[in-house]
Amino acid sequence: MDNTPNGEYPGENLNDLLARTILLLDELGPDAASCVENLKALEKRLEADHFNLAVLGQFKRGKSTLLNSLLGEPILPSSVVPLTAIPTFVQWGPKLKARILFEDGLPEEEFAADDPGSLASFLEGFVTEESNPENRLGIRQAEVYHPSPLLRRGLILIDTPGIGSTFQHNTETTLNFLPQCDAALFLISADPPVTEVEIAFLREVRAKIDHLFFIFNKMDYLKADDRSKALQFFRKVLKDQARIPETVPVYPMSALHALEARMSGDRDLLRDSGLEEVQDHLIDFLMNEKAQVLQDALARKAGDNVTETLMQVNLTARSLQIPLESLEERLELLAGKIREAERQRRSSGDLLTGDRKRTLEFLEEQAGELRRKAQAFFEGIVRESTAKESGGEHMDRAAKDAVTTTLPGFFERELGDMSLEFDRHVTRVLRPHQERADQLIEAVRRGAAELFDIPYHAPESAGVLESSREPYWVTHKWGSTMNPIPAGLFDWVLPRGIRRSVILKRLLKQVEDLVIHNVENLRWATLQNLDAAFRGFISDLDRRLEETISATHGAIRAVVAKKKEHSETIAEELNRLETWITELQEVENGFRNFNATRFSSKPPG
Ligand SMILES: Nc1nc2c(ncn2[C@@H]2O[C@H](COP(=O)(O)OP(=O)(O)O)[C@@H](O)[C@H]2O)c(=O)[nH]1
Ligand SMILES: [Mg+2]
Repeated sequence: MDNTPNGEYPGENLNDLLARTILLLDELGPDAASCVENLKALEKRLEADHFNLAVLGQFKRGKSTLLNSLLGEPILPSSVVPLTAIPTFVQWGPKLKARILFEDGLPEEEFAADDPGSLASFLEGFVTEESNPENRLGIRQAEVYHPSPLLRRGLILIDTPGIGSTFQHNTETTLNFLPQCDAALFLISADPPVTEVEIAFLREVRAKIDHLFFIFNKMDYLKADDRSKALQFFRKVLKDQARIPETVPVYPMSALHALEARMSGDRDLLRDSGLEEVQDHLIDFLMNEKAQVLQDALARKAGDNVTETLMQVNLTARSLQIPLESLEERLELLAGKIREAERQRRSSGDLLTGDRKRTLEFLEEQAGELRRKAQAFFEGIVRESTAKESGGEHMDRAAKDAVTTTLPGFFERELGDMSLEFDRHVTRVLRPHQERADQLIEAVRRGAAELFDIPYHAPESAGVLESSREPYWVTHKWGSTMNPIPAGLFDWVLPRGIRRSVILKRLLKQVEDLVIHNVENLRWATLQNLDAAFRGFISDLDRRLEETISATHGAIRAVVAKKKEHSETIAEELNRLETWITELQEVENGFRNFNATRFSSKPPG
């Protein structure tokens, strides 16, 4: 190995460094087994990294055409047929392939295509409004696998249902879907001019996504002189009406020309289309930035793991040098520190139980509030929609229609707000526990280092890495069907006014049932997430504490046993350990000095 003196391998990427460390630790045997496991998990996390980029905009702005231009061929259906009702996830695959996933666990459909044309027609059969009106086929999402080098590094492009459509519900769902995306491209064009619906949507999107960029599409419609005027005007609209700061990039483009250029290989047309700017400055930069942040975090985690193993090896080596009697004394002192840590672990468990209980109470409060809010809202809807009806079937139908169309959107939005609120709440509640847990583990390690007089530095990072989440689409089926009981014979003998109020009362009772049912669904889903968060936290803490105890107390106890049995091999063993220590220090330095920006093709900023 041609390592430089400070242990840095110029050009060694995180993948290689991880693989090398795992090989090294594997040789170390069972003592390093948990460290190897942790490093393998980090390796997987690095591999699975992807970047979700949602493409948003009103229908016919050119979303699908833009995606096709990025892929270099017409894969996604684009036509005058309005509205893709199903989100399509475009990701890397060695061969062209499409998959259709259904709701309700129906088996998926797969199609391996020989050419883009046949894939496009396959997709057309599922994702367009014409072939799948109101999503009668019950499709959850479509996936396209494409060998484009652009997707090679984990970029996932998401073609979303257009907004401002006949399905208001789609707009609401898009808003809930956004926080799980890393960035979004918002398409707009001069033809027709920006609409009120788009601006309203944009205002909401702004609040949900950090990295938002604009594409001013269909530039080919405008004469060269008019382009900068149109852009300036659009910027002003963005600023005045959606408070989008001027630093947010707007890329002028012609998706249609870009696609044509990529298919014909016309370089001039490609340059004029604006595609390259979007690709370079936006996708490359965003992806690199995200990948770098992740790699740096993973390198820190890996470094902490190696530090822990190094400490264990150091402790073992030191213990071998110390006379048995003194060793047993120190071991007893360390056991005292561990007992103290375990006592603290129990009392923090109690505190956590208390916090969990209070969080559940908070959830109940929120659910109660939502129930009242929903009740009032839908009561209003029923009263309003039936105001002009005097009774009978018309009245039932009017109320039923009004509730059915507004209910999914209402709860979709509430679900989004509630999960966001709870994520924040749980993070806030768990943070002090996290800090206490770190201190507790820290105390055991530091105690061992001091007692055995070995070098020690505290890990740099604490806390768990956020796992990589896939955006999910429509996971909830909201109960929104009312089944009004037909007016009974008794109703007809009642005077008109009374009849009306009897029906209204019945409708309101049904609405109440619907509200209770849906709020309960939402409460239940939140409760599950909450429990998973708390349980995950506790098991993580216990695992870390156990690992620390075995790396310290366990390692020294093993030496004591060894000394009692066969003291003749000790010098040999010590020699072997010294070699390990040197090698481990070297990879530890590799992780500590790792800096992802060195490997990126473009500097950030
Ligand atoms: N002139 C012109 N037409 C475009 C451009 N991009 C898309 N279109 C056309 O606009 C229509 C809608 O495009 P499509 O990609 O299906 O829009 P989507 O509904 O947002 O996915 C299609 O007829 C496209 O050919 C463009 O840059 N210039
Ligand atoms: Mg489309």
